[in-house]
Amino acid sequence: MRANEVHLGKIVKDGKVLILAMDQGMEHGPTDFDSRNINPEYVCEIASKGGFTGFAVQKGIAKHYKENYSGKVPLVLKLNGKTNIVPKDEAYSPPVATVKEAVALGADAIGYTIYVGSPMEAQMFREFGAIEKEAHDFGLVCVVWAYPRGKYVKEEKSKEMVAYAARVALELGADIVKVNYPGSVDAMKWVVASAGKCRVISAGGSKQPEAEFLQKVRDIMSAGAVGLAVGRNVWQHEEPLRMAKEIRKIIFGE
Ligand code: FBP
Repeated sequence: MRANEVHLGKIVKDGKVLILAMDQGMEHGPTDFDSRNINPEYVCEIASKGGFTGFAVQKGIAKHYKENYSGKVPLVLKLNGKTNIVPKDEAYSPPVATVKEAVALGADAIGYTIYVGSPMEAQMFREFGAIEKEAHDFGLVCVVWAYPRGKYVKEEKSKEMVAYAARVALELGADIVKVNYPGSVDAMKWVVASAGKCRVISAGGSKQPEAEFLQKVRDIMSAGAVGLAVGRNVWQHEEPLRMAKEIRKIIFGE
């Protein structure tokens, strides 16, 4: 067990992390959903029964559907967000909820997206700086979605850019950094090394064939990452709870 394991509490189990993300309604729009998963109750049930160590949602979902997940899976409240209607050039995700709201909703962690390299980077750093301090004062875990993005970023998923974003998350005080998979085990090892004591988890990405996705999860874990924050590859799956189980076998060795 690492020194700050206790502090990380329920979000980490046996040193590993498996978060179900459902903030795509805002980030991508209802286009990500079908007639089943458009209903947040359906995804809340997957979050509650799938053995996840966290459920990452915006405050509207957290409030309206509290009875559907509360007490069954730890809450990771996203405190900023944006749509993908706005152009990526000026990538910026404004705060949309506060740490106090996260505490009132019973969150164990806050989630915050930072677009490293964006022209809006300075503002995002400032806003996260205040949020990180307050969240830690309340004993909440800080999970940073660290994405290189904006007009100065040529390759969002290159080894060097993903590693840079992970390092920024460490230096800004994140406990856990969520990155996009940079495409190979070697590249991911460099990302993990760059993040130091900040634990690295990978985003799932758009839906892939099951075997291909599970191989990616194996690669992510073999590079030294501690888990995933996954959305579409679980709740878009025909059998989401079985898919969650397959992922758990790899991450927790169940
Ligand atoms: P997925 O596993 O579905 O890719 O979700 C991970 C996630 O980080 C979500 O939390 C977020 O809504 C989305 O991806 C952001 O993706 P993008 O790279 O399009 O901004």
